[in-house]
Amino acid sequence: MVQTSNLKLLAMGNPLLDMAIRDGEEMLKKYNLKPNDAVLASSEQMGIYKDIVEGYQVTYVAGGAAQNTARCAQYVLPEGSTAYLGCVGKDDLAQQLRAANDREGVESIYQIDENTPTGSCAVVITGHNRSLCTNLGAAEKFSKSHLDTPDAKAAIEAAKFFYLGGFFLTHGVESAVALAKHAKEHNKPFAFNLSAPFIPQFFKAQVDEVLPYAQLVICNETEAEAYAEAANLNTNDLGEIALAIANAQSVISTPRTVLITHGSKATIRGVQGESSAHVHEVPKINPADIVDTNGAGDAFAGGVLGTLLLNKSIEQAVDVGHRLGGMCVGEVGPVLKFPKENVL
Ligand code: 26A
Repeated sequence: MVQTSNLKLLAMGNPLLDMAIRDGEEMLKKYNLKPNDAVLASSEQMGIYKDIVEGYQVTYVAGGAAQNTARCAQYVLPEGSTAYLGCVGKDDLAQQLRAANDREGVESIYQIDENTPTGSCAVVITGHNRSLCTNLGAAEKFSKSHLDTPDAKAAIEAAKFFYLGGFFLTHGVESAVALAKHAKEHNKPFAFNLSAPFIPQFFKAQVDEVLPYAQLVICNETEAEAYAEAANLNTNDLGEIALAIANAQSVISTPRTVLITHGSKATIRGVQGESSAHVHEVPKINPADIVDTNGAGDAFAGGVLGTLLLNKSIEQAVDVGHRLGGMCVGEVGPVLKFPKENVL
């Protein structure tokens, strides 16, 4: 049975094992990938996993955007504060993911699909860019019935805050809406991340199903622009987009906040009902200290959520998000390794 006495955050997403390579220009070309993007692997791109294992030195790290965020939120929270829902296979990859969560203190509440391998993500690094090419595998076998299992149910009831990886909307909108409805009924905040440009671009209907329940939406500038285009906002001004998302339809009583990160440029915050956006400067990072940017956005989200759950202000939460994002780019993959002192 899961421990829920200290549980604060419950995240849901696609558990993936990241397979990272450096200097992957040739792979970008061969598989027609953009240097800084996240996509689902098409059938023509499925060869990339074998190619990188055979031709490169691969670093294996726990990934899955929302799972990374849960680990980073746990980093700033007291023990036992976070849990994660997702579907894995019955294999070695799943063991690695569970072990990473155990190490960081995230409770894994996995559905297990015995017939499908755990999902994996090829992370192709070129310079400071990362291209993510995902084979969802078992992750897309998540079924809504998993939410009714005793562990998931206990965690849903105990959690104070819910976070959905927008990537999950490619297959799991029914479960996402169920979680969002529970949040609304119990007056608990529900947050989600747009995750990648292709989510608002090709899954706008699914985004529109969960957005009315969201008290917090997090995305980066490319995702915000993709949303603006899909919603015919006729602007690429991040402040205007943040306010438009904040003021989109809502079924909850608390005003919605939208955070748009922009790499090393300032983060933009739009709040429902306000007439202009807030600007949060980002601490400078020496480009020479950047190892890879994989997971930086997830670390930002984790820092924000963790800090909000400590009852701090949104300004403090964004500051901690920036610090965790900055730490993450100094490590290989979506990892935080620095001592925890001075983070808050
Ligand atoms: C559905 N897709 C494409 C995905 C992902 C994903 N997580 C969930 N669903 N594609 C890449 N990722 C994860 O994003 C993290 C970096 O933000 C990778 O596993 C990587 O750890």
